Amino acid sequence: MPLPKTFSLLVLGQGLTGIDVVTWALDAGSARVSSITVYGGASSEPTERTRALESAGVRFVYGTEEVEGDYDICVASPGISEFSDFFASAAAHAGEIMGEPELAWRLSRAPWCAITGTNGKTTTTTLVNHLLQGAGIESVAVGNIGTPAIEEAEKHGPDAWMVAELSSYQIATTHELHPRVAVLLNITPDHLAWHRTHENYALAKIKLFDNMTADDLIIVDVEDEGVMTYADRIFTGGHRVLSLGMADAGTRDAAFVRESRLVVRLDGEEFDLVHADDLAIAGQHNVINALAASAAALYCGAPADCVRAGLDTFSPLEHRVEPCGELDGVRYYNDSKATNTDAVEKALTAFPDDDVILLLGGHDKGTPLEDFAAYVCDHVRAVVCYGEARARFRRAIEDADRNQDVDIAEADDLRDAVDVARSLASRGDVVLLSPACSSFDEFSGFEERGRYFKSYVEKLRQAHDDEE
Ligand code: UMA
Repeated sequence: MPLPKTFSLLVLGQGLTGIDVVTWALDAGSARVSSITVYGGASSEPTERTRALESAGVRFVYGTEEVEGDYDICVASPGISEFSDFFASAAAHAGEIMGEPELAWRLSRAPWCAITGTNGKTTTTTLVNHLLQGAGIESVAVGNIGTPAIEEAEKHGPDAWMVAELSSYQIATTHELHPRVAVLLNITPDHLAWHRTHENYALAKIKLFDNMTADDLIIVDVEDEGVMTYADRIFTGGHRVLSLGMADAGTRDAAFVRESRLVVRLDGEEFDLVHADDLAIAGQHNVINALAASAAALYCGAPADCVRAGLDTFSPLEHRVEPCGELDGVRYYNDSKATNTDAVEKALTAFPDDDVILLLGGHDKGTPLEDFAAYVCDHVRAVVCYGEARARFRRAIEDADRNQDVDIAEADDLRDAVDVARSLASRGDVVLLSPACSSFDEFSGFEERGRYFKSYVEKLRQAHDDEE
């Protein structure tokens, strides 16, 4: 359904998404958007920004989730669950309700490459964008990565690519969004509060393929159990699916590793890309991310040589197994983005031959730890449990460490945890902050936590250098 020529707009939420949608609507002008109303949510209050927008004619309603009035189109921010009373109240007062990527899609002339999955989305999105730009193809990375798609939607023509990282929240509230290429990396339990059930969460991810046809390309990790549980919905007659995985699935469209080299096969034609060891992003999960991104970029028209060159020059993103220096012969890595246990397991695959001292803890999300603790015990030499979650993590690791060969220590906060890790580490070891928790007991988010970790390691390094 095309957008009406002129419409009244209701926006839910006044964060990044809400404000960007309002900015777009103001730019579009009153001939397009006849009125703009924003409901900020139950705990919303006026801010400097909203006051400025009010002076520009936008109506803000603060501190309530009960919507009044009638609107043609409602755009809901992704943080607002489609199962919430707020969403229901808005839906009852709007002709159509959608998420911001849906609005951006309807406005955009450029084709979309959409990337989703529980983990690895941001790296893969950034890499696709890097590969396309390296090939001289106009592209922009948008979505959950931090720039709402609406900001870029009307800036690009049909020769450019919108490379969109889409969260399950964002996909759940789409209707017509039709990517030309879509990637699903993995599905593990997450975001239950928003989706209510794991099934809803998984189905929201798979919804990305709803409007895709055999002329488009769907890239899915066929070795991921969480994805393959829904294989019957993915491998339908109307879809062209590329089998992504470490092993060659033998299909006409596949991306895999052969004799340690990354290979993509598109419609039967093979592209031998690079040696897995030449990737600067470490870990098996990053091999998968690189395969997915390469397949997507080749499909979007990037020549194989440019993809090879782009893979060579791509370096780790901040807070994702990011190397942050060496102290006393010990290498330190910041993986603050790992706020769930699955992400920690993936990070550990980056160090198959190293003795790892793992920093675990922060704000406890209460997820089950039994299997995770067993995995950790098999892959690390020591664990330092810190912050609010420390007692529960310590107990879980102790219970799992049947052979008692893991050093288990506790620390009050992150700084203390680094000090303890340093005292446990020997030359050649790796200290990895991959905490499996959110950071809110100590920091405003994973970014602040990661930067604090890096700056503290740097401070220790300088103090050490000064002593010598
Ligand atoms: N609000 C409510 N009720 C709620 C939730 C939010 O009223 O239950 C209101 C808040 O009061 C606030 C606004 O909504 O006014 C905030 O909106 P939001 O939570 O949707 O956040 P934005 O600032 O718009 O940022 C969103 C994404 N945030 C979420 O999905 C929670 C950002 O992803 C994304 O970068 C941005 O849009 C641009 O697309 C962040 C994220 O945490 C990184 N994503 C999750 C993840 O990666 O795990 C999915």
